[in-house]
Amino acid sequence: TPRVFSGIQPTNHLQLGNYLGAVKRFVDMQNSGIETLYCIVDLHAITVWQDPADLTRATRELAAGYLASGLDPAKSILFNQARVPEHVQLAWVFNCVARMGWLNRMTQFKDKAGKNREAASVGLFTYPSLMAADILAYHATKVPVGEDQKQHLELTRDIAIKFNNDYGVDFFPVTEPVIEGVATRVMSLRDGSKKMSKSDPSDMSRINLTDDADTIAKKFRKAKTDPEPLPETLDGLADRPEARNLVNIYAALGDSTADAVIAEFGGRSFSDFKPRLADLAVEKLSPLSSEMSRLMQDPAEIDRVLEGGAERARAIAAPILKRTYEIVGMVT
Ligand code: AQP
Repeated sequence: TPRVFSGIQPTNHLQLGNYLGAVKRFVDMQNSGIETLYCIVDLHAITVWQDPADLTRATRELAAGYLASGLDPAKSILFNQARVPEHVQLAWVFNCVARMGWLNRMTQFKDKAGKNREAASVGLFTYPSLMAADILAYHATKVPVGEDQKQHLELTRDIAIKFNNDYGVDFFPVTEPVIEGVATRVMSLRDGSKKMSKSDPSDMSRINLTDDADTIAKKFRKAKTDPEPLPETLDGLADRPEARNLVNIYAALGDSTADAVIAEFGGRSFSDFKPRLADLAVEKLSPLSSEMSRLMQDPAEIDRVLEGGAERARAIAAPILKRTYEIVGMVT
């Protein structure tokens, strides 16, 4: 039976791209009845500097975001990565399987390290080995993610295949990314060529799940667009990335399609469309943000959920790590 694993970093606040590209898919997969594990990848977060108090807050806030979005600890295993040491232990083995050349090709490392690679943390470079360990510690085969994670998932497959070849075993499964829907790559509201991101220096570039109704309306009103009205057909969006992004966001929020949005709004101006988009976003997101703030009032309860999830996660990961060590030849 397939097992699903995915994770999000507890940095800053959950943004609309994380929600539409990842969390909403997590909920769908949970409700389809397969075994699902959803992690808060705090160890990944510290590959770039995080203020300790902010990291603690963001971890609980992300847990609250998971719960408010419909993840249910009775159905999914919800936990934070640091509580399950098998991730790091397996990542070490994978660091010895992965090749420098493979990691050197990772575009996320190049983007996040920027020009001064010498100053990037070693953790940022080996991030994909830890991610492979997150997934393979559970022999998970399906990983719901946004488009930007495709390359890391290919690396996860390469690591599994090389491990199996090197040791002559058929132990780690080949994982499949699940990249589905209209919102697999939500773009920045300020620049249609950049993905929406928690860490973009401009808060106006993204919708945070913690934004209030006025802020959401203001961000959509100020979102960058071209002066033309919305096209009458989908083809007309081809070289209009900002317009396409807003249409896709509207479709994803309303569980509809870009086609249907164009059928409704084709020929209308952005001054008509943007307030409608803001209304839909507020309608869909404000119940989430109020539930998140309610849950955040009881951090002890959130911690209990994460602790219970970690115990269940360890019960799966520990025997897989033990078997890995045996395959490698460790005396355990
Ligand atoms: N813009 C996006 N559109 C669709 N999906 C997205 N994801 C991120 N941005 C978009 C998906 O959200 C999941 C969690 O991402 P992450 O926190 O592990 O790291 P990230 O991909 O680097 O996301 P951010 O928001 O850009 O965070 P920072 O700024 O901290 O690096 C993944 O499934 C991702 O695909």
